[in-house]
Amino acid sequence: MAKTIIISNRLPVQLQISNGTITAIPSVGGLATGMKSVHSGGDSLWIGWSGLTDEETPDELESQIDDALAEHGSSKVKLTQNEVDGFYFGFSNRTVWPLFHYFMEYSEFEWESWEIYKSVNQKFADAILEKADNDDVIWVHDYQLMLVPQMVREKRPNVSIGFFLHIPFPSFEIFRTLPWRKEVLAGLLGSDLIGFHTYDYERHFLSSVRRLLGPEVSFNDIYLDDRVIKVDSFPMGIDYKKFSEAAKEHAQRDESKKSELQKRLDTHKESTPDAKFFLSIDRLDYTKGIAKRLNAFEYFLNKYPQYKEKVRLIILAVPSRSNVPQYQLLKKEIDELVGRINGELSTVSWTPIWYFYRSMPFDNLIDLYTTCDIAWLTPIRDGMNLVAKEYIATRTDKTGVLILSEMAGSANEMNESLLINPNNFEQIADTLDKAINMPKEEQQQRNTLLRKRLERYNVEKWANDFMNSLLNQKEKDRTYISRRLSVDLMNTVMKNYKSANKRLVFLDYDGTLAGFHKDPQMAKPDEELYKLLDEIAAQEDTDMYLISGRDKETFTKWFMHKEYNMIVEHGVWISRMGKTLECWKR
Ligand code: ADQ
Repeated sequence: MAKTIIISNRLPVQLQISNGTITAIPSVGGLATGMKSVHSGGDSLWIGWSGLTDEETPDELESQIDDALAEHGSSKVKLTQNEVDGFYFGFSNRTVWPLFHYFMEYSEFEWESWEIYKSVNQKFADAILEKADNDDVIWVHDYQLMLVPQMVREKRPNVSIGFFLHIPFPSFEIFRTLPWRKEVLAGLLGSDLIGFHTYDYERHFLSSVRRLLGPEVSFNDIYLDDRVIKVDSFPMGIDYKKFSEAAKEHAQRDESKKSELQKRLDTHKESTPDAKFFLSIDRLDYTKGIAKRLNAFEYFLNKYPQYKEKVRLIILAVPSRSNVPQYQLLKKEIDELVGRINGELSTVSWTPIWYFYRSMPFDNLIDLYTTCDIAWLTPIRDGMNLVAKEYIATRTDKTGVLILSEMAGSANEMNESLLINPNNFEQIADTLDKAINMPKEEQQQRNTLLRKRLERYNVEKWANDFMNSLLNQKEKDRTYISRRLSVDLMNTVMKNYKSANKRLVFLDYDGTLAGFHKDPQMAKPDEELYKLLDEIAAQEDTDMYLISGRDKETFTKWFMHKEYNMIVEHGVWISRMGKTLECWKR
């Protein structure tokens, strides 16, 4: 039975080693949830890195780890610390991540990390090849594994491969600066289906493929050798029900069940009932525009001083990639900015910014989403941004205002939010003012539409749409697409032809044996063609037929004397060895 194999850098489980025992805890992230409908039952396998390097894994625990992962339908790719450094912290996060988010000045082009990226991609491909059968369906995730599709395709030409990029695909002018741009495109083109969050990313990708590799591209189909690759957009959704139900449950909690954080938030709300809470939640990443947001907040308070002591910005930043120098610098910059702004503006009863640098449990995220009046997300560039969607899903009474950067992929689907350019402080300050004063009815009108859309296009629908499209693509490729004669295919045809005991050869005339001509009578056979046909017809155990829609008179004049077999007038007249077949004489 055909399997589904999912591949991502990290597995959807976290391993914990304590006192020599291994526990695998399923992750609760968006991807893991979205893939539930795809990754369930015994016919699917998830391949990825476990999060523990070889150096961190005692040999005697290897088989225990394998067993623990197998219980979650997962299988590990082993990586050394050096590989994680070069492949993940190196090429993925110091080259691809900044470049694809238009931070060209942060992109490092280092030969060594590229080499490690290639070899680790090969490790992932080998792990797939070890488990994959020809009729399996393989779904590769994200920018860490862009070479995997072609590496698998080379060894398993008939397998179905889909690839989804979770980050933006940049414009050609940016992408072309990558020294290994052709290799990356060739890697991706091993897929049957390549998915992006938005139409813009899809368009950028097609343009790079056209300009750098030059294959035929028609709408969103790429014709490469003997394959057709489909490129399409699949905007990722969230587990709407999970967020919406959690928010409902929180709303019904009595005092004793509330979290400490919720109690603190309630106390502040009660002491200043008119005060508005702004919320931003992101991984601490330069693409998320956290420093810009802090500066814009200061700008806003100077432009609208009446809101001093009336608003509070809660910033939750999740530690991320702290081994990469850019992230260390960013952390320092943000710490300093928060310190400076709070230092300058705080009063005895008011701290303008509450800054949390940590990961929070789901329960606390819901507390923040449901308590804060305004979510303010200002990525400078973001593939999608799920936080925007999560905020709206938790607003079960439909109040709340979402201010969202137009540079986030989600802005395409969230037009009812207040869209801003994260670089335009004037616009941001005015939008914050508008959000503070937005009547409840308007908030509800906007959020009703947003919520309906998020409920319908949830993460499960996203995963199913992608899988269905991948399966259809394979079917289409098998059924309708004429194969281009690649060298490999030609060699196979020649080999089989030579070794066949008996051969039946049909040769089309116009456009095959002779070129198309304005006057069809001019497309006469010449001596070279007669010679070729004589040679084929004379081969032992070979039946050769000329086929054509042309009239029988022309073909009789041209070929009857040669006694070739012919099927003419679209099959209405057939002749064999110079004689009209009896059954066709009537
Ligand atoms: P990310 O850059 O990680 O993902 P995002 O889409 O916003 O960005 O997802 C973050 C997730 O982490 C959310 O589900 C959120 O709830 C959770 N989270 C954030 N802060 C947290 C905290 N302090 N504690 C716990 N959880 C927290 C990449 C791309 C995005 C794209 C996604 C999915 O960069 O553009 O939307 O993949 O494709």
